[in-house]
Amino acid sequence: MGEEVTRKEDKRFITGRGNYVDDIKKPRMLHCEIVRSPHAHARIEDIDGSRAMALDGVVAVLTADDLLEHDLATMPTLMDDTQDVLVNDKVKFQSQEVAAVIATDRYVAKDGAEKVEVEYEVLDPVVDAEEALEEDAPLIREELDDQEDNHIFDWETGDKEETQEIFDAADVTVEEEMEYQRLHPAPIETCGCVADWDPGDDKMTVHMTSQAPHAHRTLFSQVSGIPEHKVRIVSPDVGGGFGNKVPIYPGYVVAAAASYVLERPVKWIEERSENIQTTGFARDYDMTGELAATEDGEIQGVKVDVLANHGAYNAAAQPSKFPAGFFNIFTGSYDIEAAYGSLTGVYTNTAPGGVAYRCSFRVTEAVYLIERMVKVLADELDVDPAEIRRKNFIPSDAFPYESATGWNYDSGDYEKALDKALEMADYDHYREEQQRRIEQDADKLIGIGISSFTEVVGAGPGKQCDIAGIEMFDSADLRVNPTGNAVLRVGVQTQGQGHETTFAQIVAEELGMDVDDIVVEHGDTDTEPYGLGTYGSRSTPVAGAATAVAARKVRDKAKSIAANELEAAEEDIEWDRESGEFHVAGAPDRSITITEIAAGAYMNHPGSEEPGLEATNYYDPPEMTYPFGSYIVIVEVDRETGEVDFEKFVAVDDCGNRINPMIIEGQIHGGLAQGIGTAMMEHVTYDDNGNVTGGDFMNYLLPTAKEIPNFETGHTVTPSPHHPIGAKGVGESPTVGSPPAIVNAVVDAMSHAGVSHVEMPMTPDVVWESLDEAGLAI
Ligand code: PCD
Repeated sequence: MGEEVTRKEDKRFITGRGNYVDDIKKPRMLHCEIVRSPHAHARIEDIDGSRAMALDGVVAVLTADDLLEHDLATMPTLMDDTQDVLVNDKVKFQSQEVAAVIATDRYVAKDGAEKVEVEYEVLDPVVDAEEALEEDAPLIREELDDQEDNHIFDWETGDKEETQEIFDAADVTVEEEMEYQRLHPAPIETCGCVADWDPGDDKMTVHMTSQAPHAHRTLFSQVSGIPEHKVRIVSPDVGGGFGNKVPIYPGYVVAAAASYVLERPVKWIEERSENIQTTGFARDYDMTGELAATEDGEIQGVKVDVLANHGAYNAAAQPSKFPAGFFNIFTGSYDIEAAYGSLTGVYTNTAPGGVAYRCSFRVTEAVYLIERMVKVLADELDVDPAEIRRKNFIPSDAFPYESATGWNYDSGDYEKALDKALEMADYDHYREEQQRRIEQDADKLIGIGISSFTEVVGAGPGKQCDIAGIEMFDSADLRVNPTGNAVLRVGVQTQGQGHETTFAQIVAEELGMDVDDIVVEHGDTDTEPYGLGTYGSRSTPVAGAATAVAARKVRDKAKSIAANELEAAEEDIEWDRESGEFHVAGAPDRSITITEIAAGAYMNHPGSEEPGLEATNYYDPPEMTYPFGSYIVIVEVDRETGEVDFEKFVAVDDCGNRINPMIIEGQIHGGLAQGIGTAMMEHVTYDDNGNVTGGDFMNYLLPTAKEIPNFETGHTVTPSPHHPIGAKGVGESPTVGSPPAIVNAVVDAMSHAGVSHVEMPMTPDVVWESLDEAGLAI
């Protein structure tokens, strides 16, 4: 624990020996290419595949009719909606899957897809959530019996009346409307699979880009009717997930169906624009936030109202038992008496989604809202945004803390993290510099933004969190071999996070082994214990806990073997964490290592015990973990061009006990870069006809090394009291915490002139418009 162990997996990655889905080649393998609709809303009149079939190498053209024969024309989404695998009647978003061409070669498949002729009756689309709710909006889901409009659901949380009373009596209230624009996770590797039906064993093997192989096996079995033990999902090396690889997509199902029908392996690999235009998007929340406070800045109540664009199908990645991760954290790091939130979901003619892009279930949106609102309040009251935070933090001695919406924060010390960040950022100096620039009417303004966020990660507990009904526990299975090394199998699936290193570190710590003597396996449902996968920064909080518990079970058994080997009573055997050895109480020289014990377990086991040395644990966490941090961003805003430059970027994180500080540092850097992309550049845009105008890397801008400043990172350590090794998750903190800090900074540069909000992405033209409206532009 705490060692900067070099990533064990990197040897294979940096020597070109990674094994990704597209590296898999099987004998007789065919390739699948999907024909997609150019229209966002259209009825299919006719599909003619004959010109495609005439191409040399095209083996099949599949449409919904072919899938209907096998009962595979639709699939359930994670929110229990029903999505067309291939469009049966009506297209509901641009680039939706209409037909599939299967060919002996990928290029032939692509040529074939271009030759499939589809006749459409084009319908009026609606892409805007608010317009979709208007009475004369086109009805998108007319196939659903009770659906008379585009409204999907209303959710609420908190005490509406109590909150309203507090607002009515408050000295000050503030309100701000803000949009969290539609984003798309952009893993380097797009989605894809190789499906291989074996008619000899009646078994379907799918190598696929999956963040949750076991859950996907269960869903595959349910959709296809193939019994679960005859479905094998293998997630090989995954080139980034970011929530994009949590749902099941039509492409996987089409490839599997094609393999079943043709009895040959079928590969499907997405292109970049297909990935951005059709797979799970993130955010797309229109939010209104309100705070009620006393004159001296004590926050008493918070209200939020959200309009959520869920696209053409309700396919958000979210536990079904509680409505939205948004609700469990919109009170933020603050001790607020009353809170009320409401959220309305809407269908539109846009791609389905609402995935947890580096965010456990809409936490990013909630954190953005509360951290922005605190800045709005600070400006209204003309108090320092650091001071108003300090005044309202949940005090460190109030944990475990139950929030106004009923969630239990495990531990925190918010003031400590903020103080550290203020010092690192040289806060007072920049406040003076900011003032100086204003007084001198300088061309470049200084803005200082703070975000003191609380995250909530590590779903379960199973009683609250599930994926398609399956409780979100996780698992570890540890087997120590006779020669003293070990294999750890886990139910989570790394996508680059470094689990092969950090999970080995947990075992090494708990058993006194060498990290190199532990191999971590994941991603194969035939061999790994059932787990719910990696997203929501849950691997460390849940599977990491399972690993520690499994290792401790092995340690317990090791004691009886040690007793046998050392000819002592089992009660007298002690384990020493420092040396990693077992010894007889009071006689430290009578000691034995885990390697010697392993030999004993197989070659000289005590009659009272089973031979072997292994243990399994399925861990259902008692609560989630609540990592937190304080980020301070200092920007320079150019009054002439609206350009924003980062002067300083300070990130102080607390994820409890730290397994591998180097890996954590990498996680923070990556997440901050994504936060900058969010705040400054990224946006999946649509025109009124439903065309995706931000659906490729020419138009969906990702930050590159040029846009990323130098990050100054720091940390505090507040262990989780309920986690076996005191660790919390960390993977998502930087993406969740940084966008409000960045927006707060840009707003702060202009707040002396009355600017209270700037919408993301804050491209130069957007910022310049605010400058202009405030009379600051030159
Ligand atoms: N750690 C340590 N310590 C502590 C914590 C943690 O060391 N305390 C580490 C671990 O172990 C790992 C990492 O760090 O290795 C992380 O972790 P976590 O937090 O637990 O998390 P996970 O579960 O593992 O993961 C997940 C995340 C997410 S969620 C996301 S998005 C992203 C992140 O992760 N993704 C990614 N990061 C990353 N990275 C990479 N490279 N890639 C990727 O893809 Mo979602 O929900 O899915 O949206």
